[in-house]
Amino acid sequence: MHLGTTAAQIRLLSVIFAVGYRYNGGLAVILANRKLIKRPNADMNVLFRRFTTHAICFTLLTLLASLLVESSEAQAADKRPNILFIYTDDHSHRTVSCYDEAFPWVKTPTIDRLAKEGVQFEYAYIGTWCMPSRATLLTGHHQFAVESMRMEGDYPGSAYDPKKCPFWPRVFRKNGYQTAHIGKWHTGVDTGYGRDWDFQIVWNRPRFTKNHQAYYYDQPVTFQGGETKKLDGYSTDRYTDWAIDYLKGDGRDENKPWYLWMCYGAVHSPFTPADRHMDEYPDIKIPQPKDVFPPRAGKPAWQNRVNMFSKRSDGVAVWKGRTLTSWVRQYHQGVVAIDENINRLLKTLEETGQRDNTLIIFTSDQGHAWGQHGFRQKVAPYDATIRSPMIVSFPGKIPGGKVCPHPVGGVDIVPTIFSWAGIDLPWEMHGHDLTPLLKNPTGDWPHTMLLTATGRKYGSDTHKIPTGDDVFHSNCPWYVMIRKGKYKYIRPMIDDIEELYDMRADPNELNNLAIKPEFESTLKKLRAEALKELKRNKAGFVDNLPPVAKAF
Ligand SMILES: [Ca+2]
Repeated sequence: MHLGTTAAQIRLLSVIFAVGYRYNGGLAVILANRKLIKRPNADMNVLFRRFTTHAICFTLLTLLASLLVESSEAQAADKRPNILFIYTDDHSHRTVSCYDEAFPWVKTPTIDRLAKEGVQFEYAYIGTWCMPSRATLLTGHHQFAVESMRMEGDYPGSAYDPKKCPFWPRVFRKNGYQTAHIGKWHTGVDTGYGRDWDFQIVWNRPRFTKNHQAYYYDQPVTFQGGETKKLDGYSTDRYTDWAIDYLKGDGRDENKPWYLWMCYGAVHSPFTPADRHMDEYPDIKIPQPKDVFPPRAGKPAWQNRVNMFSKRSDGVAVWKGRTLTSWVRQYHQGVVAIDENINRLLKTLEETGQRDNTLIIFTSDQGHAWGQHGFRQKVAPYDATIRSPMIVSFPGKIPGGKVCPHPVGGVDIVPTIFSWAGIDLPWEMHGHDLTPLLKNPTGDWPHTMLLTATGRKYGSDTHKIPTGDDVFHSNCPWYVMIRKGKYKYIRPMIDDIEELYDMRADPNELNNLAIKPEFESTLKKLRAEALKELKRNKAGFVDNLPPVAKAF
């Protein structure tokens, strides 16, 4: 039941009674005037006055009752959970020490603690790159269904029509939540302040195109839809400062539960660590990925063309004159500040007594490869390039220290947030409420995880699949990827072979089973499953896919 329903019913009742009394009294006067009954005598006048007095008293009492009920409903609403959604950028699961794939020297004690106090999702595929990932998390839709979103003007300029592309936080506002957004914005120059957000301190990256690489210092930051000032300090620290002020009550409505989307720009390029972390992780050693340089046997032709590092005479991968190890070290240094600042957020929630009633979701828009399959980027359909860390914590409400082995997607996060807030979905969404997995992380999960990449195109602009160079974005063709059980299936939207990996036996995705005749029936099943999931989600390009190339 939504806020105020009972109060509204009582108010309606009071009006009906008041009108009823007045009408009865009025009727008697009319009947008397028409001489159908005797004119009311003095006693009747007294009676009418009593009726009127009773009517006024009753109306006042019922109105008072309705206010009391509304007040108690508001108190009940306060018990709906706050939701803190911590969202980092280009942040691979490999950098988080509670993940098996993390290097042994990695230390993220706070995020590990969150995992101990929650459910850690082993396989989270939130998006393929910054902008579509955010578009998904604002709509609950895959990129191919985000209508009217488009890139235009200087990079990364973009626009959308909020009528065709409504963002769901507005629905939370209408249902009694206070919505807040702090940090990076990357979906249109319209950041939705006053419409989608009650509170917003934002780096509007699509608007300030000249500063679009100012990820860590000197960002233009806009406060509550008004003044824009230069960021004073290191972005991961400053965003957290503002969030702490908000959690402590600065700009927060204490009578409402809140939803805070905390959008860190770290650890996106240029991968700048805080000054205090420049000496972190000294003398690290990393094994160089086996397939950093081509050729890559059994892989699609497009994948074999990827070659983003130079090969030094001793075989070491180098970029901009620095070794792969040196870049990996810097990338991980940038994560240390994220971990420290999440600790500050958790401490604030505890100190302000809000931790027990706050659902925390931590993830990133996607991951980032360092050498795997030759990449030094995101977008590509491999775990090394796109897989995110993801942890959901709500002590007392969901179990702690559990790992969920089922692959999940960014589209699943939005219906999950709605479910915990107890608000009905305002439109059909593509994902599935993860609550059953939060209650029982290893229970059955029949759903297929789907992720698609359509470059810089959204909504109906994706119906027609481009050809030639236009179907490529960041060195990758448009593609469809699904995860089902232990398998990953990839279909490129070009004339090239498919890929199939057993993620348990081959987590590094080196052995493409799609070229092996003995896996033909598995391949066919997963190809059909991908088409089924695309059709379920009404992907406009599903009937325009180029035929799959024969691999054997
Ligand atoms: Ca990103």
